[in-house]
Amino acid sequence: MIYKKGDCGYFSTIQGKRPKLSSDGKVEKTRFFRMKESPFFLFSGAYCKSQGNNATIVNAKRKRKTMSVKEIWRELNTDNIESADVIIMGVPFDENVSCGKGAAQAPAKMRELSAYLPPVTEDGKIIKGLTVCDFGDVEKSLHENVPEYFNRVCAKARKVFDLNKFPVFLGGDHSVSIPLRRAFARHYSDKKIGIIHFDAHADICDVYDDNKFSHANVNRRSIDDGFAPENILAFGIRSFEIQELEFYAQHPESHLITAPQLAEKSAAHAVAMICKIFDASFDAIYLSIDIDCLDPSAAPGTGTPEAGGLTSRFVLDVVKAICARLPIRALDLVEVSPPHDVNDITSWAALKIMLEAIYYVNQKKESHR
Ligand SMILES: [Mn+2]
Repeated sequence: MIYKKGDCGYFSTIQGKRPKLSSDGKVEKTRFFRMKESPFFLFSGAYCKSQGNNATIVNAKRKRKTMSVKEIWRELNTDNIESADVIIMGVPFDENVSCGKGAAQAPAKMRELSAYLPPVTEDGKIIKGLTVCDFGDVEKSLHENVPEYFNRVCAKARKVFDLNKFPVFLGGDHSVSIPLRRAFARHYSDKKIGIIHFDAHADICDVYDDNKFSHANVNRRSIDDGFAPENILAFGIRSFEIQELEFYAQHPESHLITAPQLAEKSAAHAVAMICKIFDASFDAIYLSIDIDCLDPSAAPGTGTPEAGGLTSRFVLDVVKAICARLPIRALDLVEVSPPHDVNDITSWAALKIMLEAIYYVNQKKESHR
């Protein structure tokens, strides 16, 4: 088939093989079919990174997805896993939400937008010498149940941790944090570990909707998986189930900083509160950012929006400071739901938080070299 200029077409490939179609639709080695006028192409069976007219399949198992012909992660992107500073892994799963689905679409949306994200911090610092390698997604197969899938996510995450890079996990609903943090706890089993959990919700229910692995059980399952309650901080919280209040009453050692407590506080004050909990005795901290920590006005694209949230300015300032000061060893960004979003505000917010976080984590690494 010959594609005309501006056409949007589908074409399938054999898994793992490079597409071999030239811009006029003829088969040609190492050239890649590009739409001349549309910034997107639809591709059946493969998720691709493109560079010029060449393309590399990132994840051949992906079903029909849209993406930009621009490079994902732009100047930060590398295929060289050895030299990469950051590993990105998508966990496109949203079966464990209580109401609004859609978070499974977030990794694809964030990759798509990343092609427009310059490698410059919000303070105008050019991000040099920092590279990102995209591992693609761990997708749930139709034949797997949730525990089986989570075991696979955990196994894959352990491989990522073994690379000793900074992992960024893109959810998915917050339940994907359960296997990711389990992998973290196992990787750092001989170290003092903690969790900083940005969220509107405490996520510390034991059972929710007859489910022990829902997105409301994340912190409770992390305790089962080896994190001590006194080493978990829930930050920005403004919504509780009654059982969660009971948990906090029984576990006064567990840390909770609510959104109302932060309302009149500066970011510097919040950072001081966090650093008092996570002192120099900690070896490795898992940073988990549920985008609904932000006020719905700043992050409308999420399944369970909660009024009275944090501003994006405040969250960025706190994240930057803790990434610069604390031993943050992994980051997840969850609950971005593109179908609920307005003008991709929420995906953009998550990308901005991610970019600042990886910059400040890497700066710290550089200064230790
Ligand atoms: Mn959450």
